[in-house]
Amino acid sequence: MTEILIKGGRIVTAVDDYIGDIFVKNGKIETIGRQLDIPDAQQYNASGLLVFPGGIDVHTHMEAMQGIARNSDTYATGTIAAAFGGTTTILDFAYQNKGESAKKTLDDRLALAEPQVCIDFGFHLILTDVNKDVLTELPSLIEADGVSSFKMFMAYPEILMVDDAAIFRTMRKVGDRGGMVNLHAENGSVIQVLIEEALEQGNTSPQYHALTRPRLMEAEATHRAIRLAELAEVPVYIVHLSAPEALENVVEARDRGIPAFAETCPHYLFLDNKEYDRPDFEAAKYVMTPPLREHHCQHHLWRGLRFDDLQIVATDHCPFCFNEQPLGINYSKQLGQDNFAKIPNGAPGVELRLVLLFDGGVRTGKINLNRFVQLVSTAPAKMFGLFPQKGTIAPGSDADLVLFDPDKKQTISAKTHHSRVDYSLFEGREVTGKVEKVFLRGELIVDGDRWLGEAGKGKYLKRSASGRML
Ligand code: DUC
Ligand code: ZN
Ligand code: ZN
Repeated sequence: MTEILIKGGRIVTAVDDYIGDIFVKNGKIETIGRQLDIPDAQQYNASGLLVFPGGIDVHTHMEAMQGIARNSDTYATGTIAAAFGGTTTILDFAYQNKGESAKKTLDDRLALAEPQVCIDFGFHLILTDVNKDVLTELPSLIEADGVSSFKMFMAYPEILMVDDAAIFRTMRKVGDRGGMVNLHAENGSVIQVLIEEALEQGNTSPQYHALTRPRLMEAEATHRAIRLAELAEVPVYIVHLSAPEALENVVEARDRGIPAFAETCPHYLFLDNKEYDRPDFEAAKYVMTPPLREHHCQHHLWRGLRFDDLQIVATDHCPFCFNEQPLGINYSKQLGQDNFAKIPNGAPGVELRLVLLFDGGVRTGKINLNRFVQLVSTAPAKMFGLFPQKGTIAPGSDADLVLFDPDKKQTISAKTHHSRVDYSLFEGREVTGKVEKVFLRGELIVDGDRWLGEAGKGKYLKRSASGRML
């Protein structure tokens, strides 16, 4: 494998910030220093650029199904999009079908993803059917297969939702073996009542998606999830936190020393529920769960990020096209034309996480550069058992590196993004900052607008313990 030397960049990790050279050998960072001279190495000039560890997005849905709906990104298209956005590792989901063994769930997903994936990857296992046999399997999934996080839904009754007993049993099984439970925290039963009431009154438009998923029901489930985890003595991770009332529960638990963690997503930081006022069916583009909240909620989320009440920014990339064509109705929001409850829940974003957070977080002074790196790379690696192989720039770590121009402006558009989806939540937004080059284990996979990576080159990552950080 070629040796490379990245010269004169401003190297930024979660704790460091200095100008230096990085020498990479066999896909790993070998040496970091000043004015390194390695004549045989392929050289890249990084002066004027920031050098970050590759982004780690711990919440994506590629090629998944939601009832009859299908995500529009395949593992190939979705990971190319991720790479263009400076993300070199994703943690995606393996969904258990009811009655299926956990090992089969994992093996099937791996077989689907492995030939296509262009960046490194791992899985959280989604449990929908927690029975004795499945519980017995979990220790070996952690120890032999490197899956140390298990997601369950407290929402979507009859489809994905599991009850408190299932959550508690899973927590007890995985807790002392290095496992963590991730929860979609919303009170699904109450939300179902609100959905039925809205539909009975003839309220079928996308706006009612938001009106039937109140912040209080996110808070209620977050509180319940944390208390169950406290009793089971296991770390717990709340996905896609959007409501200040839910965040209060995380803060309260963390102040008591409970290992409760949470992520939020760029759409909750930069968008609000005014998007649901869009005419016609346009509001369906913003139907994700939890829904976008009132504008003032953003302030609480930024505060949470700043004070480490929220540990990670992940995308919850879950793309569906707006239009029926060319992929077909099952890939499209149009499934819910007559009934908001049938609009596939989810939105694209895997390509935008770094640039949005840099532009709207670092440049505005809401977070500093070190915290930025921590939120998009280092904390995800530590939280999910990938550190120090991933998540930092240090001798011995994988040479997943992003060269980032902090001054270049770009305008976000579905016309130029790489995700296989026909709209962007951020269409027309001008941002400052651009990913210029991306290296995956020392190989240049993105060079400006050129794609140099290859399907199947992404490696499956067996992870160690999750949630062992306070
Ligand atoms: N939850 C997710 O995490 N992603 C898509 C839809 C949902 O409800
Ligand atoms: Zn969810
Ligand atoms: Zn999700």
